[in-house]
Amino acid sequence: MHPLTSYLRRLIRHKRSNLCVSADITNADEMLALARAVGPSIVVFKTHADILSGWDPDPVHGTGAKLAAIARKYLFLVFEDRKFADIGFTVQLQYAGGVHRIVDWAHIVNAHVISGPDVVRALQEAADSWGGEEINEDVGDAQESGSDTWKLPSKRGLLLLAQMTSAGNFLNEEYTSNCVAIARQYREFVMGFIALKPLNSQPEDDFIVMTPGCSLPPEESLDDSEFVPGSEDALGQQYVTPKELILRGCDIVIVGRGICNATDPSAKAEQYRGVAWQAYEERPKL
Ligand code: 5FU
Repeated sequence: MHPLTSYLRRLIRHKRSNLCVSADITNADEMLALARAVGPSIVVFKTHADILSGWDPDPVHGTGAKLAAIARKYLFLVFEDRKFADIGFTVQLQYAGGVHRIVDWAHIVNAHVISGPDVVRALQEAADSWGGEEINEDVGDAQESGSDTWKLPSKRGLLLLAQMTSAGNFLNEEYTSNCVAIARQYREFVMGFIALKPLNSQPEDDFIVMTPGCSLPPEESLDDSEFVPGSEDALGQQYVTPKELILRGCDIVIVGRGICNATDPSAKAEQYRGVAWQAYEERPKL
Protein backbone atom coordinates (compact mmCIF):
# COMPACT_ATOMS: atom_id res chain seq x y z
CA MET A 1 0.00 0.00 0.00
CA HIS A 2 1.21 3.54 -0.67
CA PRO A 3 2.60 4.87 2.64
CA LEU A 4 0.41 7.99 2.42
CA THR A 5 -2.66 5.78 1.96
CA SER A 6 -1.99 3.85 5.16
CA TYR A 7 -1.22 7.16 6.92
CA LEU A 8 -4.51 8.61 5.65
CA ARG A 9 -6.51 5.55 6.70
CA ARG A 10 -5.05 5.85 10.22
CA LEU A 11 -5.85 9.56 10.27
CA ILE A 12 -9.47 8.85 9.24
CA ARG A 13 -9.93 6.55 12.25
CA HIS A 14 -8.02 8.80 14.64
CA LYS A 15 -9.91 12.00 13.73
CA ARG A 16 -13.20 10.20 13.03
CA SER A 17 -13.32 12.17 9.82
CA ASN A 18 -13.85 11.44 6.12
CA LEU A 19 -13.84 15.10 5.24
CA CYS A 20 -11.76 17.08 2.79
CA VAL A 21 -12.40 20.81 2.67
CA SER A 22 -11.76 22.39 -0.70
CA ALA A 23 -10.36 25.90 -0.28
CA ASP A 24 -12.23 27.54 -3.11
CA ILE A 25 -11.37 31.05 -2.02
CA THR A 26 -9.13 33.50 -3.76
CA ASN A 27 -6.73 34.99 -1.23
CA ALA A 28 -3.69 33.17 0.18
CA ASP A 29 -3.97 34.49 3.75
CA GLU A 30 -7.68 33.70 3.86
CA MET A 31 -6.87 30.20 2.62
CA LEU A 32 -4.41 29.74 5.51
CA ALA A 33 -7.00 31.07 7.98
CA LEU A 34 -9.53 28.57 6.60
CA ALA A 35 -7.00 25.73 7.01
CA ARG A 36 -6.59 26.64 10.69
CA ALA A 37 -10.35 27.00 11.21
CA VAL A 38 -11.31 23.64 9.72
CA GLY A 39 -8.08 21.79 10.62
CA PRO A 40 -9.50 19.86 13.58
CA SER A 41 -12.38 18.46 11.48
CA ILE A 42 -10.61 17.32 8.32
CA VAL A 43 -8.16 14.71 7.07
CA VAL A 44 -7.40 16.42 3.75
CA PHE A 45 -7.27 20.09 2.75
CA LYS A 46 -7.63 20.67 -0.98
CA THR A 47 -6.20 23.74 -2.66
CA HIS A 48 -6.25 25.44 -6.05
CA ALA A 49 -3.02 27.42 -5.74
CA ASP A 50 -3.60 29.10 -9.10
CA ILE A 51 -6.77 30.90 -7.93
CA LEU A 52 -5.01 32.58 -5.01
CA SER A 53 -3.86 36.18 -4.98
CA GLY A 54 -1.07 37.07 -2.57
CA TRP A 55 0.81 33.75 -2.86
CA ASP A 56 4.20 34.17 -1.14
CA PRO A 57 6.70 31.93 -2.99
CA ASP A 58 9.40 32.00 -0.26
CA PRO A 59 10.29 28.32 0.19
CA VAL A 60 10.92 28.69 3.94
CA HIS A 61 8.46 31.35 5.14
CA GLY A 62 5.99 31.50 2.26
CA THR A 63 2.43 30.31 1.75
CA GLY A 64 3.25 26.69 0.88
CA ALA A 65 5.55 26.26 3.89
CA LYS A 66 2.93 27.83 6.18
CA LEU A 67 0.23 25.53 4.87
CA ALA A 68 2.46 22.48 5.39
CA ALA A 69 3.09 23.60 8.98
CA ILE A 70 -0.64 24.01 9.65
CA ALA A 71 -1.17 20.53 8.20
CA ARG A 72 1.38 19.08 10.62
CA LYS A 73 -0.16 20.88 13.56
CA TYR A 74 -3.73 19.74 12.91
CA LEU A 75 -2.85 16.42 11.26
CA PHE A 76 -4.19 16.57 7.74
CA LEU A 77 -2.78 16.06 4.26
CA VAL A 78 -2.61 18.80 1.65
CA PHE A 79 -3.99 17.98 -1.79
CA GLU A 80 -3.33 20.44 -4.62
CA ASP A 81 -6.12 19.94 -7.14
CA ARG A 82 -3.87 20.89 -10.08
CA LYS A 83 -5.31 18.38 -12.56
CA PHE A 84 -2.07 17.97 -14.52
CA ALA A 85 -2.88 17.03 -18.11
CA ASP A 86 0.06 17.90 -20.37
CA ILE A 87 2.98 15.93 -21.83
CA GLY A 88 5.41 14.44 -19.33
CA PHE A 89 8.13 17.07 -19.84
CA THR A 90 5.73 19.93 -19.11
CA VAL A 91 3.99 18.41 -16.09
CA GLN A 92 7.36 17.88 -14.40
CA LEU A 93 8.02 21.62 -14.70
CA GLN A 94 4.51 22.47 -13.52
CA TYR A 95 4.81 20.14 -10.50
CA ALA A 96 8.27 21.11 -9.26
CA GLY A 97 8.78 24.62 -10.60
CA GLY A 98 7.13 27.94 -11.27
CA VAL A 99 5.84 30.22 -8.55
CA HIS A 100 4.09 27.50 -6.61
CA ARG A 101 6.68 24.67 -6.48
CA ILE A 102 3.78 22.35 -5.68
CA VAL A 103 5.89 19.30 -4.85
CA ASP A 104 7.43 21.13 -1.86
CA TRP A 105 4.19 21.46 0.09
CA ALA A 106 1.41 19.29 -1.42
CA HIS A 107 1.39 15.70 -0.19
CA ILE A 108 -1.08 14.75 -2.91
CA VAL A 109 -1.74 16.04 -6.43
CA ASN A 110 -4.00 14.77 -9.20
CA ALA A 111 -3.77 14.24 -12.95
CA HIS A 112 -5.89 13.51 -15.98
CA VAL A 113 -4.52 10.65 -18.06
CA ILE A 114 -5.93 12.11 -21.27
CA SER A 115 -2.36 12.51 -22.57
CA GLY A 116 -1.49 8.86 -21.80
CA PRO A 117 0.24 7.00 -18.97
CA ASP A 118 3.56 8.87 -19.24
CA VAL A 119 2.01 11.79 -17.36
CA VAL A 120 2.05 9.50 -14.30
CA ARG A 121 5.63 8.36 -14.89
CA ALA A 122 6.75 11.98 -15.32
CA LEU A 123 5.08 13.13 -12.10
CA GLN A 124 6.51 10.15 -10.25
CA GLU A 125 10.01 11.01 -11.47
CA ALA A 126 9.58 14.59 -10.29
CA ALA A 127 8.29 13.40 -6.91
CA ASP A 128 11.21 10.99 -6.58
CA SER A 129 13.74 13.70 -7.31
CA TRP A 130 12.20 16.02 -4.74
CA GLY A 131 14.35 16.27 -1.58
CA GLY A 132 11.83 14.41 0.57
CA GLU A 133 11.81 16.88 3.44
CA GLU A 134 9.36 19.70 3.80
CA ILE A 135 10.94 22.98 4.72
CA ASN A 136 9.31 23.73 8.03
CA GLU A 137 11.33 26.14 10.09
CA ASP A 138 9.81 29.05 11.95
CA VAL A 139 6.60 29.38 10.06
CA GLY A 140 4.40 30.04 13.02
CA ASP A 141 2.40 26.88 13.52
CA ALA A 142 4.21 24.67 16.00
CA GLN A 143 4.40 20.92 15.58
CA GLU A 144 1.92 20.36 18.39
CA SER A 145 1.01 16.81 17.46
CA GLY A 146 4.31 15.87 15.87
CA SER A 147 5.06 12.74 17.85
CA ASP A 148 6.77 9.90 16.00
CA THR A 149 3.39 8.19 15.69
CA TRP A 150 2.29 10.83 13.24
CA LYS A 151 5.54 11.29 11.39
CA LEU A 152 4.54 11.98 7.81
CA PRO A 153 5.80 9.60 5.14
CA SER A 154 8.28 11.50 2.98
CA LYS A 155 6.68 10.22 -0.25
CA ARG A 156 4.28 12.15 -2.46
CA GLY A 157 1.06 10.65 -3.84
CA LEU A 158 -1.10 10.99 -6.94
CA LEU A 159 -4.83 10.65 -7.59
CA LEU A 160 -6.08 9.99 -11.11
CA LEU A 161 -9.23 11.70 -12.31
CA ALA A 162 -11.23 8.61 -13.21
CA GLN A 163 -14.68 10.22 -13.05
CA MET A 164 -15.92 13.78 -12.65
CA THR A 165 -18.95 15.46 -11.16
CA SER A 166 -19.63 17.98 -13.92
CA ALA A 167 -22.64 17.42 -16.18
CA GLY A 168 -21.83 16.05 -19.63
CA ASN A 169 -18.20 15.19 -18.90
CA PHE A 170 -16.46 12.76 -21.26
CA LEU A 171 -14.98 10.38 -18.70
CA ASN A 172 -16.92 7.29 -19.78
CA GLU A 173 -16.67 3.73 -18.44
CA GLU A 174 -13.89 2.72 -20.80
CA TYR A 175 -11.85 5.77 -19.81
CA THR A 176 -12.42 5.01 -16.12
CA SER A 177 -11.23 1.43 -16.49
CA ASN A 178 -8.14 2.63 -18.37
CA CYS A 179 -7.41 4.90 -15.39
CA VAL A 180 -7.63 1.92 -13.07
CA ALA A 181 -5.26 -0.06 -15.30
CA ILE A 182 -2.73 2.80 -15.25
CA ALA A 183 -3.08 3.14 -11.47
CA ARG A 184 -2.25 -0.56 -11.07
CA GLN A 185 0.88 -0.04 -13.18
CA TYR A 186 2.07 2.72 -10.83
CA ARG A 187 0.89 1.51 -7.42
CA GLU A 188 3.95 2.93 -5.64
CA PHE A 189 2.85 6.44 -6.61
CA VAL A 190 -0.88 6.36 -7.35
CA MET A 191 -2.94 6.43 -4.14
CA GLY A 192 -6.31 6.32 -5.83
CA PHE A 193 -8.86 8.32 -7.70
CA ILE A 194 -11.19 11.22 -7.92
CA ALA A 195 -14.29 9.21 -8.74
CA LEU A 196 -17.96 8.83 -7.89
CA LYS A 197 -17.63 5.34 -6.42
CA PRO A 198 -14.93 2.89 -5.30
CA LEU A 199 -12.99 1.35 -8.17
CA ASN A 200 -11.16 -1.50 -6.42
CA SER A 201 -11.91 -4.83 -8.11
CA GLN A 202 -8.80 -6.97 -7.66
CA PRO A 203 -7.71 -8.40 -4.30
CA GLU A 204 -4.52 -6.32 -4.30
CA ASP A 205 -6.33 -3.04 -5.07
CA ASP A 206 -6.35 -0.60 -2.18
CA PHE A 207 -7.05 2.66 -3.92
CA ILE A 208 -8.58 5.59 -2.04
CA VAL A 209 -11.56 7.35 -3.61
CA MET A 210 -12.20 11.03 -2.96
CA THR A 211 -15.45 12.50 -4.24
CA PRO A 212 -16.60 16.11 -4.65
CA GLY A 213 -20.08 17.35 -5.47
CA CYS A 214 -21.86 17.00 -2.16
CA SER A 215 -24.07 19.16 -0.01
CA LEU A 216 -26.30 18.69 3.01
CA PRO A 217 -30.03 18.12 2.55
CA PRO A 218 -32.10 21.29 3.15
CA GLU A 219 -33.41 20.04 6.51
CA GLU A 220 -29.83 19.75 7.82
CA SER A 221 -28.39 22.77 6.09
CA LEU A 222 -28.25 25.89 8.22
CA ASP A 223 -26.74 28.13 5.55
CA ASP A 224 -27.96 29.62 2.30
CA SER A 225 -24.59 28.87 0.77
CA GLU A 226 -25.40 25.27 -0.13
CA PHE A 227 -26.87 23.68 -3.23
CA VAL A 228 -29.73 21.25 -2.82
CA PRO A 229 -28.63 17.62 -3.34
CA GLY A 230 -29.98 16.33 -6.65
CA SER A 231 -29.50 19.75 -8.21
CA GLU A 232 -26.73 21.50 -10.14
CA ASP A 233 -25.04 24.84 -9.67
CA ALA A 234 -25.32 27.38 -12.50
CA LEU A 235 -22.29 25.85 -14.27
CA GLY A 236 -23.07 22.15 -14.26
CA GLN A 237 -21.64 20.97 -10.94
CA GLN A 238 -23.86 18.12 -9.68
CA TYR A 239 -24.60 17.42 -6.02
CA VAL A 240 -25.63 14.49 -3.86
CA THR A 241 -25.48 14.18 -0.08
CA PRO A 242 -22.26 13.24 1.77
CA LYS A 243 -24.16 10.36 3.34
CA GLU A 244 -24.95 8.90 -0.07
CA LEU A 245 -21.30 9.11 -1.16
CA ILE A 246 -20.01 7.40 1.97
CA LEU A 247 -22.67 4.67 1.74
CA ARG A 248 -21.58 4.08 -1.87
CA GLY A 249 -18.14 3.27 -0.48
CA CYS A 250 -16.26 6.51 -1.16
CA ASP A 251 -13.48 7.12 1.37
CA ILE A 252 -13.49 10.90 1.51
CA VAL A 253 -16.05 13.55 0.63
CA ILE A 254 -14.82 16.87 -0.72
CA VAL A 255 -16.78 20.01 0.17
CA GLY A 256 -16.01 23.45 -1.26
CA ARG A 257 -18.55 26.26 -1.22
CA GLY A 258 -20.81 24.53 1.31
CA ILE A 259 -18.09 25.17 3.90
CA CYS A 260 -16.07 28.08 2.48
CA ASN A 261 -19.13 30.30 2.06
CA ALA A 262 -20.78 29.36 5.36
CA THR A 263 -21.10 32.04 8.02
CA ASP A 264 -19.07 29.82 10.36
CA PRO A 265 -16.83 27.53 8.27
CA SER A 266 -15.41 25.72 11.26
CA ALA A 267 -18.86 24.82 12.65
CA LYS A 268 -20.01 23.88 9.17
CA ALA A 269 -16.99 21.61 8.62
CA GLU A 270 -17.75 19.93 11.92
CA GLN A 271 -21.34 19.38 10.79
CA TYR A 272 -20.19 17.76 7.52
CA ARG A 273 -17.62 15.68 9.41
CA GLY A 274 -20.32 14.39 11.76
CA VAL A 275 -22.75 13.47 8.98
CA ALA A 276 -20.11 11.72 6.87
CA TRP A 277 -18.62 9.89 9.85
CA GLN A 278 -22.03 8.66 10.99
CA ALA A 279 -22.63 7.22 7.51
CA TYR A 280 -19.18 5.62 7.60
CA GLU A 281 -19.97 3.92 10.89
CA GLU A 282 -23.32 2.72 9.55
CA ARG A 283 -21.86 1.29 6.36
CA PRO A 284 -21.19 -2.44 6.35
CA LYS A 285 -17.48 -3.06 6.89
CA LEU A 286 -15.69 -4.87 4.08
F1 5FU B 1 -12.35 16.55 -10.20
C1 5FU B 1 -13.27 17.33 -9.67
C2 5FU B 1 -14.61 17.08 -9.99
O1 5FU B 1 -14.98 16.17 -10.74
N1 5FU B 1 -15.52 17.90 -9.41
C3 5FU B 1 -15.17 18.91 -8.58
O2 5FU B 1 -16.05 19.62 -8.09
C4 5FU B 1 -12.92 18.35 -8.84
N2 5FU B 1 -13.86 19.14 -8.27
C5 5FU B 1 -13.40 20.20 -7.35
O3 5FU B 1 -14.04 20.05 -6.08
C6 5FU B 1 -13.72 21.60 -7.84
O4 5FU B 1 -12.62 22.09 -8.57
C7 5FU B 1 -13.93 22.35 -6.54
O5 5FU B 1 -12.67 22.79 -6.06
C8 5FU B 1 -14.48 21.31 -5.58
C9 5FU B 1 -15.98 21.25 -5.41
O6 5FU B 1 -16.49 22.45 -4.91
P1 5FU B 1 -18.04 22.64 -4.49
O7 5FU B 1 -18.12 24.10 -4.16
O8 5FU B 1 -18.23 21.76 -3.27
O9 5FU B 1 -18.89 22.25 -5.65
